[in-house]
Amino acid sequence: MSITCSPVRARTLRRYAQFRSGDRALEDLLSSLEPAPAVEQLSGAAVVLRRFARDKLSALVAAVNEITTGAPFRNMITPGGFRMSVGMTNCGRAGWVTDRKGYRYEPIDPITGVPWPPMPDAFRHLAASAAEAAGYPGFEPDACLINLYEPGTRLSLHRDENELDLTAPIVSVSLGLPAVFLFGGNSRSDRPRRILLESGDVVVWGGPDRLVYHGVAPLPDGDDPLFGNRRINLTFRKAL
Ligand code: MD3
Ligand code: FE
Repeated sequence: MSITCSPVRARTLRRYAQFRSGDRALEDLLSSLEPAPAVEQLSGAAVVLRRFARDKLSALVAAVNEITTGAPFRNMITPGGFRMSVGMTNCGRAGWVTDRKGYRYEPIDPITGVPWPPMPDAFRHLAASAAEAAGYPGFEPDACLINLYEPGTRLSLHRDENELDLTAPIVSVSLGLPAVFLFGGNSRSDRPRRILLESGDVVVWGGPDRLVYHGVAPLPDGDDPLFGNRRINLTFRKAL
């Protein structure tokens, strides 16, 4: 088992471990330390907040289950006629869809014929607090795309460019099985970096990185205590 720990915290803990035990003041100090979420800057305008959502995982499973009862996961068709291996649904005022006619946001779920389920307050608050922690205060998402990955599911390199307001950031919350995230550049041919995203990790990107190419490598099999052999990703956008 590995423990998430920033280098500074690891150094501090190693230094303290050399003290003799039984030092009351030292023990109080150690037990008061918070397991601060590590912040990893991917580039100037993209940040990974490791385990930012770790305390909210069970509430998030329950919310996803409720949403998918009203708006089930489906494998959408790309404009080129391919069926996506990622299962998708949405909540919020608009939902991202694709079919033979193209990629776009729709206020009505084309499968059920009724509006997408509302965005739960817990989703909205998580997205806004992550954006703020990453340096984007005042983020008000109106759309949340919910992606379902099962072993073998992948998402090929693409850019998120169907949103009207490209000055707003995007916030992504990873749940369940770990996945390798492909973080490319502004050109499709830039070789992507491979970044492991685990349950509770949150990624925020905007500004000059808002339109970088990105994707997800095929999901390996596994067993997550809350999500089983699945990975779910929430992406919060300002679409309208
Ligand atoms: C983009 N989803 O739904 S989000 C998508 O894990 C999508 O389901 C992926 O791409 C998923 O459109 C990835 C995470 C992410 C993280 C960092 C990025 C996307 C990024 C940095 C720059 C651009
Ligand atoms: Fe994307």
